[in-house]
Amino acid sequence: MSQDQKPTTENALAMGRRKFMNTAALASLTGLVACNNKSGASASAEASGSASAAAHSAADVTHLKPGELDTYYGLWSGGHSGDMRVLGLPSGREIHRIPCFVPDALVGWGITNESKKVMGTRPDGSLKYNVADTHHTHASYKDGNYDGRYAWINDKINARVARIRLDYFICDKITDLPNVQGFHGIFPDKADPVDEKINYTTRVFCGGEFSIPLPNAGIEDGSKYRSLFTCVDAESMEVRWQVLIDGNCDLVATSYDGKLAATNQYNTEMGVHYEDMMAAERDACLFFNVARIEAAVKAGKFKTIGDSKVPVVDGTHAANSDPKTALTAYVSVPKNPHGVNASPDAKYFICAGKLSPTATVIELAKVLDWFDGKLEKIDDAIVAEVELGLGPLHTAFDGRGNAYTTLFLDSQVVKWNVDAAIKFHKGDKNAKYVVDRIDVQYQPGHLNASQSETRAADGKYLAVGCKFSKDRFLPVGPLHPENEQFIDISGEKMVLLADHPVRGEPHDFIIFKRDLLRPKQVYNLDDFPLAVKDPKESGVFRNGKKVTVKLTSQAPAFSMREFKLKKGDEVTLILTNLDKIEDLTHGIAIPKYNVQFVVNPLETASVNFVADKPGVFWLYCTNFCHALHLEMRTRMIVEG
Ligand code: RUQ
Ligand code: CUA
Ligand code: CA
Repeated sequence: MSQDQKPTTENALAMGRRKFMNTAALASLTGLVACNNKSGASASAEASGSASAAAHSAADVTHLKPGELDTYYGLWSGGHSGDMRVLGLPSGREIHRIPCFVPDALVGWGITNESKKVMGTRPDGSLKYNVADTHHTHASYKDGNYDGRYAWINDKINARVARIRLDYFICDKITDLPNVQGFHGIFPDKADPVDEKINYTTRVFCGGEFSIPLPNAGIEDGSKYRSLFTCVDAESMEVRWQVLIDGNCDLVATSYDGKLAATNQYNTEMGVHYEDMMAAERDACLFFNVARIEAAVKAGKFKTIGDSKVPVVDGTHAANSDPKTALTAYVSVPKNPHGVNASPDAKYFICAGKLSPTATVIELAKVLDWFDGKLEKIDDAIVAEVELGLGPLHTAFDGRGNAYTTLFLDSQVVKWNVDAAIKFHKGDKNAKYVVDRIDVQYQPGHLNASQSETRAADGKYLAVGCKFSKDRFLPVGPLHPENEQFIDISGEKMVLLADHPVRGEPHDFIIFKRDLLRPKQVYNLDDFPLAVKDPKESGVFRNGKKVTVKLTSQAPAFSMREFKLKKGDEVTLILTNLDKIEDLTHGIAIPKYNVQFVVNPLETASVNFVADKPGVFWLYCTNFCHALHLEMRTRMIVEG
């Protein structure tokens, strides 16, 4: 579509009126979103005439022939459904959902004892939480590229981080962050700042967005609230340390050498109402010196907060004015910035302005110089601050020196050249840094390019998470899907390829080459302590009221045709699927007992229930497995 679209070059844009937005401008922000409906729709209608040529070739790329496989994986945050979604790209087909924080009826997540143990339970055995709000997802690195071990995803509501094993595509651990509310950004490190041999992820950094009293007591005076930046161990998933900061955290980025992590801050004012949070013209990008923080923890220079035993070091302004000993550095960025992203050449972090029409480029070598006492003012690490358009949020990269930033209010993606922006900032007013713009439908939040935040950024595809879909899909009542748009970025101009509806609310995602993963299709029997390894081990094992039922499945039968219980028995039912063929999953449901879960090849799962209802109950296989799937049943006879 962009071929005939007049490229609005930076220099042609009358940016004067687009100076920093003030409170009045923000007040009309919701209005802007609503009114944009019309103008956005008509703009796309105009463009659609010229889109046919591009759309034709587009269909070739995104429409895979039957049986053809996608060339990229996409890991998509599932939003309020608390899961991670797996997409194949460029087709945009959703292949899988990995339940993490919220129960999932398909697989029995939140039903089986094994999943409940990961999710966390209350003393009465019920789930600790069954709501979540996932935003950000990132995967583990080695040598600056994804290594296929893990991905992580956050729950903003309850301040939890989940780890996904990328061999089995399952969530295996969930960690609560102590003394954090509104856990937003997340990013794994890419190397160790001290040990050069560790060129892979060992830490996951988590940004606490909302400030609260520490420890949390009912204090109204917001000036007493603070936020924490948290480091979680990638292997043990234990919380290693936290940093007490001024202002708040939002998104998180990490450097390729492992030395720096950073978070953008929109509330340096530490306001409790939105107008307070946008009082200042500039906020910050806050850098963390990882090696120094860990040295301080080792030296015992920390405190703890409330019941938590996690070491908390002091990263506030007051404690970090001397660069030679500072743990943190606050780089000034305009205004309520959103998003901080690391360029694939490992040189820069880029913060988008959100309430300022700018992006700020920070050179990491200069930040390190400041920590070494070689740069006088930390703000001299800023090498560009250029205007892009209204409401810049997130930035992706193509590995050819270009950045792609979403403009929420303009409903656009702007492609800009980082080196040209730096030249422009230095005073070369002929440096044309804006390369292209494309309208998107509508109001984009996150975007990401294939392999974007790795050293192997390949500049082929860009996905854009549009927060509003309005007229792009068949109407389905008041709740619209979001529109994930897929854009070809291999050429000079961006070309819109496809719209994909997604259930709210994905926020963030990553896209990477399929050969970086080696998924397994069959479990290892020995990985399950409760495994019933032979059908002959099946049976009902009674110890007073406590009863263990051991069962195996092999298509088209369970290992016991019937079994008897007494009313009031406290039952643990263990099911091992002894079928070891790829794709041969069984399920088991118990009518009236609120039980259903699946067991994949050589998987074992268990449930607890009290046999409080006498009668005959047909336990049946819920997952189509065989021509005799309907006949695959067993009788549970509960004697009154
Ligand atoms: S940040 S609103 Cu992903 Cu744009 Cu959460
Ligand atoms: Cu086993 Cu269906
Ligand atoms: Ca602010």
